[in-house]
Amino acid sequence: MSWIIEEKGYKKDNVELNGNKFLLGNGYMGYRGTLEEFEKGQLVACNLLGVYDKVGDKWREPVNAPNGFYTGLSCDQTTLGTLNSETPEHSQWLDIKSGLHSRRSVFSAPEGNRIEVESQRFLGLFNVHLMCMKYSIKAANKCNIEIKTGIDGEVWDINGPHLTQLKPRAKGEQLVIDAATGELGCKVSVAESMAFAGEAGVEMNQQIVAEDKKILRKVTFKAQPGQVYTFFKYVSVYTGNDGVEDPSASAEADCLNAKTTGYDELSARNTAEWGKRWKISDVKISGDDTAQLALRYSIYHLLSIAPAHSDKASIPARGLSGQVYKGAIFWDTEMFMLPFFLYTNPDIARNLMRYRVHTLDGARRKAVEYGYRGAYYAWESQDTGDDACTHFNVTDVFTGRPMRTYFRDKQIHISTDVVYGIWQYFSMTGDESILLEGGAEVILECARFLMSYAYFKKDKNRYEILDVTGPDEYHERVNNNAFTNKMVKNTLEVAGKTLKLLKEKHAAVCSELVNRLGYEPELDILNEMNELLYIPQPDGNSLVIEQFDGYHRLEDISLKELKSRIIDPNEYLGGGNGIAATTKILKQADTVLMLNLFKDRYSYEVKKANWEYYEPRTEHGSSLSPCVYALLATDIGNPEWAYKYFLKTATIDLTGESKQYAGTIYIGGTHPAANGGAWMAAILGFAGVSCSGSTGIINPRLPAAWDSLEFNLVLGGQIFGVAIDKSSVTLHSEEGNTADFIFYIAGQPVSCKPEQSISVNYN
Ligand code: IFM
Repeated sequence: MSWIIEEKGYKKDNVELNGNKFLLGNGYMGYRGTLEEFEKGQLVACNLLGVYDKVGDKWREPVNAPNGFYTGLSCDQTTLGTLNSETPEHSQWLDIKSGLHSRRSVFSAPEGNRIEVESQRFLGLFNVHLMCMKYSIKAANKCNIEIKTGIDGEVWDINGPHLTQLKPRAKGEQLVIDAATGELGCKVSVAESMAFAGEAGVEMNQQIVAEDKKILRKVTFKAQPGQVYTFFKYVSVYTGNDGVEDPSASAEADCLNAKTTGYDELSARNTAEWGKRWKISDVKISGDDTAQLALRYSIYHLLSIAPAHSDKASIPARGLSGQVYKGAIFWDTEMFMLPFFLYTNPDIARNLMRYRVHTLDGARRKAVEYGYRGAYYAWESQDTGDDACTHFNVTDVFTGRPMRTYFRDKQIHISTDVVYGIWQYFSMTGDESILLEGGAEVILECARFLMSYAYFKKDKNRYEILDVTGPDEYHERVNNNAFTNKMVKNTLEVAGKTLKLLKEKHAAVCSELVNRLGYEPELDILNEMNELLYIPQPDGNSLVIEQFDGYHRLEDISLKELKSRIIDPNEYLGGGNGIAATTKILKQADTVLMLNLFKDRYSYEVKKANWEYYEPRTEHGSSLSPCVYALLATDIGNPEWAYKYFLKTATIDLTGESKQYAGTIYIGGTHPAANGGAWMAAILGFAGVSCSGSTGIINPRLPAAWDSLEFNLVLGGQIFGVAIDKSSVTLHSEEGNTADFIFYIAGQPVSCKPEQSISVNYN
């Protein structure tokens, strides 16, 4: 089965989409799938995780490093490349097994000559600072070739320029660009070394040239017909966030080392690292090649952007594909990506949750800003945890005016999502250190925020959560959003469990924390609010849970009717003036998400009634939505309904079929939440996996198209292989496992002994 994503033929209109589709990443940086001759106009970007900058009053966003792969080519004084030349043959492909990007192009050159170019590149997984490239040229006829390759400091920015004091320089054979961000003066250094493959007897002239913000080496030579000329580029990126004394010196040393090691050896090491990741994370589907490739591709993206090297940054909503959404971390990480890491790489899951601990003070500042106590996490969180989301986050396509949106002020569920994530991590791994090293404090502070946000409605003797925006952002400032209220209750319960656990097992830590936070007076409110919080219930007849107070009084139109009212394809449908706001049409799964998260607390009938009610009313205006419908559909025993949504989720970055604009704001890029959603739909949905700490549950309901599904789970620190076919589940306790583990397969308890396999029929 193929691991290759390929596009044949050069299509100018796909340049932007291909930048996302062929993205390379290593958690430290993402390099867009652009071609070597491209510049900022073609949206080349080497996007850095966790390095942010703000220019004037523009949006703060992540920084793109100078492009160390830039390579221009000419033949007999004519510039060649997809942008300038006839390109009779072209293909670009990504080997997702090894994280290798390749291209092959044939350009028409003067005097009927044909020049063939091949390149391959990768970003280091074993050394996240390193980027390596191999580039070959072959001419059909004798000609003069000129290569200009080096570092391009003219980077693509949406709200830049972010790099100031750009200093291109040559040091020996190395090229370097040092720069610093304008706001914080964070250093960004890129160093490049190059080596030819050593063609015997070829006379090459080299000269260093500075052009605009590029520092390049110009290499000229006479090419002989049919001879292949190959060079290698070793690029290293360091920033002031990396904890090194001198980022520039580190980058120089790093790429010199790489040059000494050589491309083939480095590439082999990298492939081996990818192999280690895939060994645990791969999912094999037999019987359905489309689903197989799409799911693997989704997993590839998650593996490429996972910050394995740091717990100070988390995964932005558009991964490392650029500056869209301000490179900010949303609830997407906890609710849509975290499960993949929890079940396959708990260390990375821990890093993601530690990021929320590091940004607690930012959340406290936001709570104070809005007049509350505790921790109100940023809707769009960057390095400090302060909110990057603005009060005017969308622009009206008709008037060009900024629209007042309430994502920042009213999506209070973000604090509940953070708590949900931390507790998920703790429950699955039993790793108390997450709580002891700040996680408990986050939980208590989030609960405190919610206590200060809630209203006590005296005449109904209940707490209510008023004036919020739920996941369905088309309906802003609503009361008692079922999802939010339920998540608030969960937060209060988790706060109670955390305090109990600390009291029982870490009494001194508990009293220190309660004293330091002045939490004693909150404890009674915590209990009372937990008991008296209003949670919207299923209607006695229809069983439908009203998404928020008054939802049923909205105009009940079909999606088709809503779409017929759209005047501009990019108009924003929600908020004050949006055409969806006065209707029952939802942007994304809201109540259905709640039912999925708390599926054990609702009956089959309630889940089915709500899926059927909300599904035709959901526009899926967010890429987070389809996977939730897939998940609940599998839970209510309808894998065929689920399959359609699974495919929509899993193929989003392959087809590029997603919204590219919200109003006039560009929102293109990769979709890691959907990638995580695809994995969830397959493993938590079709395989029916869940875990309650010491036991694993598997309730398979494969779609008809799938003959079998194979994957691994990391549970309680041990690895288990799972193979599901139409009638049986085979579990294998992997080598190195030392303890029995209990699984429930379609309700039957099975003890899986270390290093043994066991098969169970499930229907
Ligand atoms: O977090 C999401 C939100 O739910 C819908 N709009 C896009 C955000 C980032 O993916």
